[in-house]
Amino acid sequence: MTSLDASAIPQTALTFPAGFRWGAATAAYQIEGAAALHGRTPSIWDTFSHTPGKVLGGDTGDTAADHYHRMPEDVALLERLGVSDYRFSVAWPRVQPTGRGPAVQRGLDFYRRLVDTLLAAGIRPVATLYHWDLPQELEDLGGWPRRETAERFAEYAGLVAGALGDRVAGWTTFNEPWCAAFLGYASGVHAPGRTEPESALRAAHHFNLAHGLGAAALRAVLPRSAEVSLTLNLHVVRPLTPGAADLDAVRRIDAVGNRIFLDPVFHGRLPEDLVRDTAGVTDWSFVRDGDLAAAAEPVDWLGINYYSPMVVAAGGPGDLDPSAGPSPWVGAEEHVRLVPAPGPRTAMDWPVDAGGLHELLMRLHGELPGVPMLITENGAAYVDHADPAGEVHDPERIGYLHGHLAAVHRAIADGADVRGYFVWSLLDNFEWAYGYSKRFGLVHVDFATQRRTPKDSARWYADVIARGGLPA
Ligand code: IFM
Repeated sequence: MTSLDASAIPQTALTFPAGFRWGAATAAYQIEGAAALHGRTPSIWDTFSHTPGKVLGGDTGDTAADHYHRMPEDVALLERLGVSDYRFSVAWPRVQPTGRGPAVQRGLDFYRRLVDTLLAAGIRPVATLYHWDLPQELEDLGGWPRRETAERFAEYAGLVAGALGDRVAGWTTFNEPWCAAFLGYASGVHAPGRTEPESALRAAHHFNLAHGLGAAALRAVLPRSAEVSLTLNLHVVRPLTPGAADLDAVRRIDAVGNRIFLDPVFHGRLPEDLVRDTAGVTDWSFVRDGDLAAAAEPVDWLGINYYSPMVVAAGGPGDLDPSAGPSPWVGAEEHVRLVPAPGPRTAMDWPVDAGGLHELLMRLHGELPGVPMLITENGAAYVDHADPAGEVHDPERIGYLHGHLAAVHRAIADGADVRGYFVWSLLDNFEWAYGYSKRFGLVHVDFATQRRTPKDSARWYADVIARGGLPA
């Protein structure tokens, strides 16, 4: 066991509640490949990754981990892990290439085969409808800043549910709409690469609206027993000092990083301070009567993706992250400075801090009583190599996962209703703007040969699942 985050690693075995869901997660564009096969058309990520200078090394998702062709082998890997659940995403441009009209049956067939293979292996499928791959044709019409995209999403959601609803019990509308809105339309480091602060706020609103419309469309088609959810990457924001100015910096990031989604979806309102903070960018007149009520369609659980916390202080114009180009923190960028957090870091340069996950779960437990939570992503990139014997030893990843699972266990003991945990990720994959340079997988992928090699962390996770908790 690594010394990383050792304080978070308990000395006694920790058993999770019976029925706790143990899973692994992936996303379509990051693993499928087959980008132009069987009617799939380009998504915004195909366009972006093929634009020189946007993705490290010029990498694209054209082939990725070739999961489209190797799906049975990948389900066999899940079976060896012993997971109860598998979270994957459906590629919108594979099943409804233009973002409107009838579905492409060959696209749907791939997901039918995937789901049937999972069910035959005793694994519960959890389908995410949108993990960032908007059909390019919808972006050409205006993308997420355009209201109609939310309506198109609801149609697509109903269509996929109609095709798979008889065999998929767990549904998530969106993965991390914060990234899609603010990295896609404000900082531009993700597709579609636009740097328009007002468009990012419009996009965030339309994600909330699309979530509500999509959730209603799912419920109209799915059996009553089906679960409908949303996954957010909520930010754990800590002040550099307890002073009022630094606390105000925390408030600003919390508004545009968290409450911009939590308030509409769970309370049917916009955060008043966010509206004030962003008054120089927009008057929010794109929010129409009834939109916020529509966004507040109840969910069966909230998915939480957590990797690391952030530390902020009061700062001057341009202080937030001057090295990173246009800021994603619309309305906060002139008042907030990002401070490097202390302690060990992953290969993404993200701080390792399992306490942040406990803090987040306890906050949500307090603020959203009665809403069950699932950790839909948690994991770490490290520099992994196969040794001469072909083995991949990744003690740091094991340390990271152990510490974070212990934090989840502590939150459950403290009363939080956490129903499951999905490791990000099953496979090494296309890590967005970092291309294939960052490896998050439990299973190593040699992208030249597509050979899969379970890392030590895969064996460790299989043992955790088999014993229903963490060893001492
Ligand atoms: O790879 C991503 C995933 O697509 C969304 N959540 C964060 C992961 C690691 O960056």
